[in-house]
Amino acid sequence: MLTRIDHIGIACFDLDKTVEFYRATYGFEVYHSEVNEEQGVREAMLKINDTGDGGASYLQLLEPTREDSTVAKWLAKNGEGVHHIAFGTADVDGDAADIKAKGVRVLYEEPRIGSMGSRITFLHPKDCGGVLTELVTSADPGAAH
Ligand code: MC0
Repeated sequence: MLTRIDHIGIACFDLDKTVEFYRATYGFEVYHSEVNEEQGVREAMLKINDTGDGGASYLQLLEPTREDSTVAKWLAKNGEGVHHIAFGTADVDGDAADIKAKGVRVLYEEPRIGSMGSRITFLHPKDCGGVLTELVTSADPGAAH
């Protein structure tokens, strides 16, 4: 069951500049940052809420680390902006299987490693009304992402 919006992924050309925009404009601070070589991104997670029940939501700012990455390709075509949305679930495998059975293309056979050690998969944007959609299970299901 998808239980919350885990994050909104925003593609940018310059991560440091974009982090500064969100800090100066809204007061959001970087909660976590990392490089995900497999996905070809350098990212910063800005925690927006913490519901106190283990749930949280983030903005995920993404800068490509290589020209052939999906984010670099997307930026070249669209410029900066919202790249994907991600729903949180305690069971990414089960939810991906259920959604696949409804005819939506799930992009990975097995979930891969996402931000903060989470397990992630993606649904094809062409099957989701033009929205690249991610499913996320936190590394620690009892805690925030
Ligand atoms: C591509 N398309 C999108 C899109 N990316 N539509 C909406 N939102 C996006 N983000 C559309 C294109 O405009 C194109 O439509 C069609 O999909 C095919 O795209 P393409 O540019 O030809 O590229 P493909 O087919 O090689 O790849 C598209 C695909 C890819 C969605 C399969 O981007 C992918 O595998 N994405 C999942 C992984 C990812 O995005 N990783 C980065 C975030 P037209 O109409 O022109 O045919 S990593 C992340 O977020 C991790 C770290 C985390 O959360 O923890």
